[in-house]
Amino acid sequence: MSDSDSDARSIASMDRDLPNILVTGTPGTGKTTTSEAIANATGLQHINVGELVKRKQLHEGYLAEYDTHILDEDKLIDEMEDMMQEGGKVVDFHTCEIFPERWFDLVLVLRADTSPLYDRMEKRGYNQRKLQENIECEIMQVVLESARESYAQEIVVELPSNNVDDMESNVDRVKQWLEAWKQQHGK
Ligand code: DAT
Repeated sequence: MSDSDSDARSIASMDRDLPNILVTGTPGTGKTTTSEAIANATGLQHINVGELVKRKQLHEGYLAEYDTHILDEDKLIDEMEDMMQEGGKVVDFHTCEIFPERWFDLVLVLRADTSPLYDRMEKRGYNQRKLQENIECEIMQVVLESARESYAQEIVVELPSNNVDDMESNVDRVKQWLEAWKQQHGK
């Protein structure tokens, strides 16, 4: 990362009255449930990017083989830019490298063991192929590596999300982090 990248990020973050948090991880690790809980506990606004993409048609069609929409990244970034500049957002998405680095003050990567992850995806009715791919993705730490490559290491935090206790403790950590951020930024 260059000095100018670092300067740009700190300037962007100083402009915001509230920080933005990215909650990422393999599908089924608990992003949506955790983001909702963070929003309820802090008053920050949850943005479910998967839903936004469907609702605003920010895709280039549907790939039946993979049961997924092909994301139009440019349209998505344009759609989100103003709300991210405003601050106070909890963004929930399974891919993290597509967003501008300057948007986020904290990046949480949720992790789950194979057994709970498998059960959650099976309940969701994922086909065998999607299930296997996501389990492999989690074991290979694909999202964690991608987050570490895309954001400053001091803002990327890996969190276990195997059970309700994990989730509660993750939400508590974010609450504490938010209070510290506000103090540090005089908000
Ligand atoms: P994601 O948004 O990462 O795809 P989700 O929040 O929709 O995942 O969660 C999938 C299911 O798993 C949902 O039924 C809630 C459950 N779940 C998620 N995180 C959990 C946790 N830490 N403990 C227990 N259940 C959890």
